[in-house]
Amino acid sequence: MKIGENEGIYCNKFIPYFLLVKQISWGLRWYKIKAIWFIYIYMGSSITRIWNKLFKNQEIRILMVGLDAAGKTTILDQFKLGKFVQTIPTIGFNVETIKYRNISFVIWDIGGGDKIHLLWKHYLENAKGLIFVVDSADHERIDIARHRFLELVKLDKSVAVLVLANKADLPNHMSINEIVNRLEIESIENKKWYVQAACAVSGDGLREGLEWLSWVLTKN
Ligand SMILES: Nc1nc2c(ncn2[C@@H]2O[C@H](COP(=O)(O)OP(=O)(O)OP(=O)(O)O)[C@@H](O)[C@H]2O)c(=O)[nH]1
Ligand SMILES: [Mg+2]
Repeated sequence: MKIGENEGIYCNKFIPYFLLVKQISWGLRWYKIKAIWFIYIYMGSSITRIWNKLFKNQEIRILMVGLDAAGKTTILDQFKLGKFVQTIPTIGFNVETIKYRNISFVIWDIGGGDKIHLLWKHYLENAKGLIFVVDSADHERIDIARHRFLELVKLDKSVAVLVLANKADLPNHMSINEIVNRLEIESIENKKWYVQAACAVSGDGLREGLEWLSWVLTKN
């Protein structure tokens, strides 16, 4: 065997191992860089998402309907001004932007009069949530309310329905269970729903209703 061959064998073995170790260490470094980039980008996007959730102002369109005199406009005034205002029946609609936490609720209050309710469905487009106001002391018209409610919910593509059982200050008001049964709310499919007792004169229950809407509409 020639000396050169031995050296060669030695060298041939040594160089690849050395290079291999070098390559592995470069590879690891490369992966480290990739990992750091990945963490940086992933964390960056998570932080942006959290930041947006906490601080970015979102605009959400809400449709508010219900029979005439259920208290919709009184509720809208409470949301906007924080006080009771005497109303007149709504011919057409009222619209107000209510800021709640980091959400701007654009609330469309549509009159509930006999002919106006036929227009409700035309306001459904782009609405992310529905507020249905029911006069919980109006035993006589609760069946009409159910009929209109279920008819609209069928057409409605929004994610959430908040039922405000208004006029809870009146002595003969129905309980929440009764409202759920009489409006057949449990028959609603593919939507989140919530029934909140409220009094638009004092403002009781309204904040809780908005709280639920903001929770359910922003949690995804
Ligand atoms: N006692 C009592 N009265 C209320 C309450 N909310 C509204 N009202 C009264 O009910 C009446 C009708 O209220 P509105 O807010 O005008 O009803 P609406 O649903 O906007 O009616 P339309 O515009 O005709 O569709 C007014 O006299 C209100 O003061 C409530 O919680 N308790
Ligand atoms: Mg009104």
